[in-house]
Amino acid sequence: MDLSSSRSIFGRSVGKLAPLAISLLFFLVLSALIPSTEAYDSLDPNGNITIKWDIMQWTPDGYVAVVTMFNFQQYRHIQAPGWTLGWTWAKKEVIWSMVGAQTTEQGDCSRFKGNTPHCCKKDPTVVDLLPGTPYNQQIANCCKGGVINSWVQDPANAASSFQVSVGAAGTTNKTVRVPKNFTLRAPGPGYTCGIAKIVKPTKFVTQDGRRTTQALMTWNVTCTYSQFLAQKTPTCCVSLSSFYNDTIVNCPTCTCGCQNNATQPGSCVEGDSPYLASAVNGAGKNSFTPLVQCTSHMCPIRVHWHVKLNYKEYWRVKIAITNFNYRMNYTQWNLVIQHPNLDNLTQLFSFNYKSLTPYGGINDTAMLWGVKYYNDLLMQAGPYGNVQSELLFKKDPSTFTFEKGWAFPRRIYFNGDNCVMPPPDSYPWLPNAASHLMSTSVMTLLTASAWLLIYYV
Ligand SMILES: *[C@@H]1O[C@H](CO)[C@@H](O)[C@H](O)[C@H]1NC(C)=O
Ligand SMILES: *[C@@H]1O[C@H](CO)[C@@H](O)[C@H](O)[C@H]1NC(C)=O
Ligand SMILES: *[C@@H]1O[C@H](CO)[C@@H](O)[C@H](O)[C@H]1NC(C)=O
Ligand SMILES: *[C@@H]1O[C@H](CO)[C@@H](O)[C@H](O)[C@H]1NC(C)=O
Ligand SMILES: *[C@@H]1O[C@H](CO)[C@@H](O)[C@H](O)[C@H]1NC(C)=O
Ligand SMILES: *[C@@H]1O[C@H](CO)[C@@H](O)[C@H](O)[C@H]1NC(C)=O
Ligand SMILES: *[C@@H]1O[C@H](CO)[C@@H](O)[C@H](O)[C@H]1NC(C)=O
Ligand SMILES: *[C@@H]1O[C@H](CO)[C@@H](O)[C@H](O)[C@H]1NC(C)=O
Ligand SMILES: CC(=O)N[C@H]1CO[C@H](CO)[C@@H](O)[C@@H]1O
Repeated sequence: MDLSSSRSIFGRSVGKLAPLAISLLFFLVLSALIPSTEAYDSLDPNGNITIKWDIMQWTPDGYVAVVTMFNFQQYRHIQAPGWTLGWTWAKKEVIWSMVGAQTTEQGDCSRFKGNTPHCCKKDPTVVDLLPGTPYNQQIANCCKGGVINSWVQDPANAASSFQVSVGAAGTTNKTVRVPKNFTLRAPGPGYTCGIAKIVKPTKFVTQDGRRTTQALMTWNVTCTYSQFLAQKTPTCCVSLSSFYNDTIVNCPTCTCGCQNNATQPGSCVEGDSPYLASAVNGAGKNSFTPLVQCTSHMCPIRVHWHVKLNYKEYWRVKIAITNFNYRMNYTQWNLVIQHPNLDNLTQLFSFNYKSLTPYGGINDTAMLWGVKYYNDLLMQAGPYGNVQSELLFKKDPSTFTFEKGWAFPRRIYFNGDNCVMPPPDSYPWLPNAASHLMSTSVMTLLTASAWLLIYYV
């Protein structure tokens, strides 16, 4: 691009829209700061994973405990390949056996004669068992390959448990020592765990509901997620279009990486390449590293927001999520959207919906996810690699406008990860006054052509 033309665009936008530019700049600076400065998620300030150890039984040289991880995060779930939990023993404890999980390494058990423990490491690393584990090796809430759903989406599957028999440990609540230095990877980095605290013993209600039993001793550990710690490159971007302007604002170029055949051949594959199948099944097949379709943004996930129709009292948005990753079926995907009109969402088609109120009262944030067995699976890249929905909003006359990009979302998360928005000064503009005179049929035509373009771009 030559300098003079870029200057003239800049000059025009500042001249016409100085207040807008300033507010958008403020917004841009703010949103650029958010991911790096906050240690917690402002849309889910109390979100955490709590790990609870319930000692169920003392043994001659230790205890048997049931360890349960509760995912108290509204929308961040743990997907395949699942969680990895680690800790450091306070003394010389060993793990005699486990049910519903296993350690990744046995370690050096040479000091034991006869019975050998399951794990003798000072800092064991535990993973879940896979689905299909024989029943006699299972306990409730185990064996899901480390997958844990989010609290809002599927509370019945928001926990994961295993049982551990610990030896060479204390055998009373006075002599037992709580493990230290808990670490949780889910599956990558991002979680920080606090210290284990002894809490009131958990009470369990028997199946008939007529009696409670209680743990002999309980401790809790709380782990919180920080996008900053996860240090991920973006994995998701947002593109925009509207009925009132035929510009389609694509995801920013190189949002998640750049096509670079020279330094990184095979960083992406063309959708129509004859080598697609061999690339998908080639090296890295089981690594969970994305293999993306070649696009200008190179993101595994794109969310498209199209302002589709304008009625007298309502307006309508179409959302499409496209998967460009050939190596990932996103099970139980979710989307978090922030837009001021979400407090008057009238109807939502073919997705589930829950309003999130991170700041108590202002429900401008909502979580969207797929309908079970219908579109809760976002398939790998290809003809089925997308899901879509439409949202119908009621206009609040005091705030509603199509001007200044108001109709576009303020923030979007896919599976808890921030989706990169295009720069606000590139948003499709409302043409001056012309739109009011535009007939419905022209609008529909524009809408249709915008969608055609989306699919063939
Ligand atoms: C963890 O989340 C639960 C459920 O939202 C909440 O009750 C608890 O206070 C949280 N714990 C911490 C340490 O934030
Ligand atoms: C330990 O057990 C005794 C009774 O056996 C109980 O009184 C005490 O509160 C327990 N202490 C802790 C920390 O659980
Ligand atoms: C805690 O765990 C981390 C990672 O496993 C390790 O780097 C660190 O040294 C451990 N700290 C202590 C005090 O054991
Ligand atoms: C410990 O964790 C359990 C499970 O999340 C929770 O019910 C209990 O309230 C927690 N206890 C404390 C003191 O945080
Ligand atoms: C990268 O390589 C692929 C396949 O080898 C090719 O289709 C694509 O056009 C190349 N991209 C660039 C930017 O050279
Ligand atoms: C995604 O699911 C489809 C259908 O269940 C399956 O054929 C495909 O292999 C899966 N892809 C991946 C990457 O797991
Ligand atoms: C937003 O909150 C208000 C009051 O708290 C409630 O009446 C309204 O139904 C909520 N809107 C949505 C879309 O959940
Ligand atoms: C559509 O929006 C773009 C900004 O993205 C603007 O440059 C263009 O002038 C707008 N089109 C019309 C017809 O106003
Ligand atoms: C037009 C309309 O119904 N506006 C409502 C949108 O929601 C807010 C908060 O719930 C109400 O105050 C408005 O009256």
